[in-house]
Amino acid sequence: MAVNSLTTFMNVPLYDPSAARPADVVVQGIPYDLGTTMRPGKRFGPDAIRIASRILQWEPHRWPWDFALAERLSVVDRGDIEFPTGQTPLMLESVIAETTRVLRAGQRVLSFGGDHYVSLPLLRAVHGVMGPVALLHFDAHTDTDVSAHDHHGVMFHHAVNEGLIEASASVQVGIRTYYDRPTHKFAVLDADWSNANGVEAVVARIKAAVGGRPVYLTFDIDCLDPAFAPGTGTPVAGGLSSEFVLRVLRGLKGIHIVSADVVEVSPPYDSAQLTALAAATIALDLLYLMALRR
Ligand SMILES: [Mn+2]
Repeated sequence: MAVNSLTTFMNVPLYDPSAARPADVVVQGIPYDLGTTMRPGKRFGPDAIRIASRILQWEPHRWPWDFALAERLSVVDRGDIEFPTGQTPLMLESVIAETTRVLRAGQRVLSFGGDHYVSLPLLRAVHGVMGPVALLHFDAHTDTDVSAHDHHGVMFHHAVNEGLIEASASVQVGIRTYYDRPTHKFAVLDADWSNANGVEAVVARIKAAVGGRPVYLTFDIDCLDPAFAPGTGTPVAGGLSSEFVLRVLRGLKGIHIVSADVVEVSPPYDSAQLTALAAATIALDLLYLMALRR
């Protein structure tokens, strides 16, 4: 199969703002990593995920889905959102403005980080267009630090406080680090519970929590054990396998994902594209889930 020398995710067409019919989903990169607390390099994540997606392009439809994605969902890649270096408020402004434009056209957004801080402006844009959503959050960390600082551990504290998400309908999967329980409002399916109870139990708990609500899905690649995703900023041993999370995602057929992101891929710490390929595979399965619920 021919691969375009301009590498878009899954070789989808480039975004054309003058297209007569808008695509269903717009892929965008947000190469921002100034919110990083440990290992940097996430600004290189979007391109690494796009390049790793070349490995997935030969299948007419991804196993074990029984349809070709393009039959049900049109996807374009708009490249990366631009913002000036060193000015976080301007990054927030650009992400909100660009994402809002796409959402207002009735399109969904699949974003590649960047560090996890980029989920905050993405959620602000989603909230601005469609009101509060349920958050489905895969991560080793809850990212609910009570801090006013701009870093990648605070977003979901702010998201609750700003009314961007419905905490009571939101779930965090794969958590295995400290969090402040009294201020924490989410259902947590931690890594030990998930591994002990299995895929079906995780799927059932997620479906019960989010119901038919619009869902914003955020996937921090460090939800995976570092054995499966070494190239990330704050790896934590004892996580989920890629097999486990892919089976969970495929179990979520029917939930209403309105937009999603895959974040925290740090190519300088990756080996053999393991992490980038895991992220690309997860992103592709997210598109299949979106295709089922249009
Ligand atoms: Mn994390």
